[in-house]
This record gives sequence, structure tokens and C-alpha cells, in this order.
Amino acid sequence: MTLALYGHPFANYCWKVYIAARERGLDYDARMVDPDHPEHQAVCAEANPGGQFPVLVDGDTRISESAAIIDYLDLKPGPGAFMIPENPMEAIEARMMDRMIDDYLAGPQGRLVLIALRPEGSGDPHGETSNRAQLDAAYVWFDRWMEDRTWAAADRFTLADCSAAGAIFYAHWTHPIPENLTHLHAYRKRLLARPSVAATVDDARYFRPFFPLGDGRDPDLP
Ligand SMILES: N[C@@H](CCC(=O)N[C@@H](CS)C(=O)NCC(=O)O)C(=O)O
Repeated sequence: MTLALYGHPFANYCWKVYIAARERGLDYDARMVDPDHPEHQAVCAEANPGGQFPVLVDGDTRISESAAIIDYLDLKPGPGAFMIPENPMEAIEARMMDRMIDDYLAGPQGRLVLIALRPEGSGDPHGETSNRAQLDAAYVWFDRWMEDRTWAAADRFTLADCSAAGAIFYAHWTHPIPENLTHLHAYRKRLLARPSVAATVDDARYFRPFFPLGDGRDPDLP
């Protein structure tokens, strides 16, 4: 039976699972969650309290939360390497970095987008300053972390890199990564060159004009 992934091609947390499925070489049926597909929104509303996506449905199994979905994908036989390392300490490092990337990069990045989408006159200057400061601090930390690494954890492409791809991609559009943070820039370029990530970026191309921040220019993209 084909796995169904409910999500949206432009959504950062959905990128995590699309990238993982591609890395594993697993087929999936991408079900678009948007107002044109209320039946798909209903699946997400049943799957978690916020109606958030991604949601994976596999027969009677329904999983919410991108990291849990990637855990589940590792149970499926496929030609690609597992996204959670088999070595327990490496698995802990991959999960630790997944959480840090979600919390310190994707978190403030997503909140800045929500602030930008507020109706005129109902901005949040304090939230804007504080989320930009959080990204500034995170950029410095992650740049140092990547100084002697190719991938974010366990010396190979893992769950952590599935998280990082969309988080760093959109973070740079939202609040540019300073040029002197060369390790973080190099990691972003490595991620964009990875076929699983490049295909996911491509699937989202149509939606780029809807992004509310930045000037839409990205020299690292074809
Ligand atoms: N912790 C969740 C976060 C999911 C999430 O924030 N999804 C966003 C799309 S990237 C969403 O559903 N946004 C629509 C909404 O919140 O209504 C995960 O890792 O899956």
C-alpha cells in the first residue's frame, strides 16, 4: 500500500518528510492540504489538535509530527540509508540536532513569517525584534557547529539534515545569514545540492512569490 503524506510543498515541516522519503527511496502519495481540499484538512484536524501537517497515513496507522513520521519511514524497507542512525549515541545526536534546528531556527523563522502576514496595523514590533535576535544567535551557534562537519549529526545525512534543509533555506530568506558565517553558508549550499533536497525545493517553486519576506533573490538557487 502506498504511503499517503498530507502536507504542502511549500511548508518547511513537510519538506522534512518529503526529503526523508526521497532519501529512503520510498514512494508516497502527496496529498495537498489547502482550502481546495477540505477532506485533507479534515484528516489533519483529526490527527492532531492544531490540524497541522505533515500527517502520514499508512492503512490504519496515522502519524503526526515530522520527526515521528521520519522514525516511521525508517521502519519501511527501502533502498536508501536510514535517517535515524542505528548506533544509539549517533541516533541521540541526530534527534538532538533535529530538535535544536526546529526550535532555534524553524521556530523564530516561522514566527517572523506569521508576523509578516498579520493585517496592516496589527504588527508585532517586539516579536519581530526578539525573533530576529534569536535567529542571529542561532546562526552563530550553528556556524560554529558546522565548522568541522559535513552533515549536522553522526557524520552522515540524517533526520537532522532533513530538518535543516527547509529551516536554513527559509531562514536565509527571512533574515539573511551574515556573509561571514561561511560554515553555515557552505552547509546550506551542500543541502541545496543534495538530490532529495533539490527535488523538494523544485516542487515548491510555484509558491515562491507568496513568501512574504525577503526580495526573492537567492544566489544559491538555480
Ligand atoms: N511540530 C510539527 C509542526 C508542524 C507545523 O508547524 N506545520 C505547519 C506547516 S509547516 C502547519 O501545519 N501550518 C498550518 C497551521 O498551523 O495551521 C511537526 O514537526 O510536524
